[in-house]
Amino acid sequence: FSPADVTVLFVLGGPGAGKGTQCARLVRDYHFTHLSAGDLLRAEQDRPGSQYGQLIKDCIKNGAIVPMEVTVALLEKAMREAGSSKFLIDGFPRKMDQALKFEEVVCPARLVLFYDCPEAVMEQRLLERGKTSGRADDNAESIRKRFRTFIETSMPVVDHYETENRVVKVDATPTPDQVYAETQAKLKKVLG
Ligand code: UP5
Ligand code: MG
Repeated sequence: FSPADVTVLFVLGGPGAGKGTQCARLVRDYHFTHLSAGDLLRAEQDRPGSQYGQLIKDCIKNGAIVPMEVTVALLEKAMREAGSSKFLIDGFPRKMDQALKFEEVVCPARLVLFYDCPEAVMEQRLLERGKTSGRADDNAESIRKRFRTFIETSMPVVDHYETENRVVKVDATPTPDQVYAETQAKLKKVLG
């Protein structure tokens, strides 16, 4: 793909805010290619022969951020293979160095879709999902660590884009359909 032809939206929000849920709807209606950084990392972790398996596993369990070289490389590869020109990059960038690196070596994001959700609501969703998800980080201990990383490391990324007026903020507390309606309305206003 050529960076000049690519439209990238970063989809950010705390753990359990509903990024994946909303991306699925946007893919259905607008034919974006959805790339979840977390999903790509989990796939790499399970890939036989991966030199990063253990590192990724440890980071995810502890809610820590995998070194950006690994994640940016996985995203770049997935973007090239998708042969698409419209991407939702879900759950990335979650640290300032990743944001700068991606926009330097891949392409600048058109905007940031930010799902704003109180911690208590996100916690409830993740604990509920944890009953069946099998995700190594859907437990009380890991969730606490993920929230801490989000506040300390990932919110500054959102704040950075806010100063550049590139953030579209959506209240992620109501039902998925209501959140999606607000998403559509706000994107329409900005993107036309
Ligand atoms: N749900 C969703 N919306 C709802 C609504 N409006 N009302 C009620 N329920 C709602 O939703 C979570 C749950 O809530 C689901 O059960 C859903 O049905 C329900 P989901 O759409 O999955 O939320 P999402 O924001 O995608 O939550 P997720 O758990 O995926 O967020 P994280 O950001 O924590 O996870 P991610 O997979 O992105 O990252 C995991 C880890 O990977 C990170 O902690 C980190 O260790 C690592 N990572 C990196 O190191 N670098 C990266 O760049 C990315 C990830
Ligand atoms: Mg997700």
